[in-house]
Amino acid sequence: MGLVMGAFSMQSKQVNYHTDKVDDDLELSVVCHRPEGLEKLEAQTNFSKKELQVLYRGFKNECPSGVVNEEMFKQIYSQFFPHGDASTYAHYLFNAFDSSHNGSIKFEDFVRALSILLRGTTTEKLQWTFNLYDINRDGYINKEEMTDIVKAIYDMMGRFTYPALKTDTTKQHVDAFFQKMDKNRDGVVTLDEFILSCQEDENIMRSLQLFENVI
Ligand SMILES: [Ca+2]
Ligand SMILES: [Ca+2]
Repeated sequence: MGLVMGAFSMQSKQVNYHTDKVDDDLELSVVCHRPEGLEKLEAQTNFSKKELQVLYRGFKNECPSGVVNEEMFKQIYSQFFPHGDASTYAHYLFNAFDSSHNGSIKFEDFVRALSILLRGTTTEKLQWTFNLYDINRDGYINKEEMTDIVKAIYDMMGRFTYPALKTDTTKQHVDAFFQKMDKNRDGVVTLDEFILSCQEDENIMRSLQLFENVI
């Protein structure tokens, strides 16, 4: 199942770009939005102060104002998928990153998500992914949400990666997902069902571990 992987592809790329600037000092003077104290973020995440400084520099380079709105996020994210239309998937990802649900991603939001995706426990990573798929945030993944996510991933990959998609491929993918995940057959997938099903799946477990050593 490639769905979980989709959630992680961007973060790894975001992190890579300024790993060569470890020795740079953190400059807070020119940004509009000042991040919370690094000590606080260090306590709240699995990053060291040094790593947070590197991440902050990369974040500030990409968005000097200190916050990312959805349009900017889509533009940045779409660069990684030149052959497809990543805008819908980027919309869902943006909402998952925007943990305070105020329409913008601050450095703190970015770093907390990254900390979970790169260094969190398996349960934390799966919970984050569940929240990404639970589009209306009612605590369940229903078939409509899963269909929207699968379509968005197909759109993002583009026809070069998924040639000659049949119209029923999305439905098959969603049906297979529910066949595996909806343990009690009530038509929705709960967080417990999601975590249990993912932990039974070696491929998903491997994909969750892939990025742990990126930074
Ligand atoms: Ca839902
Ligand atoms: Ca269920």
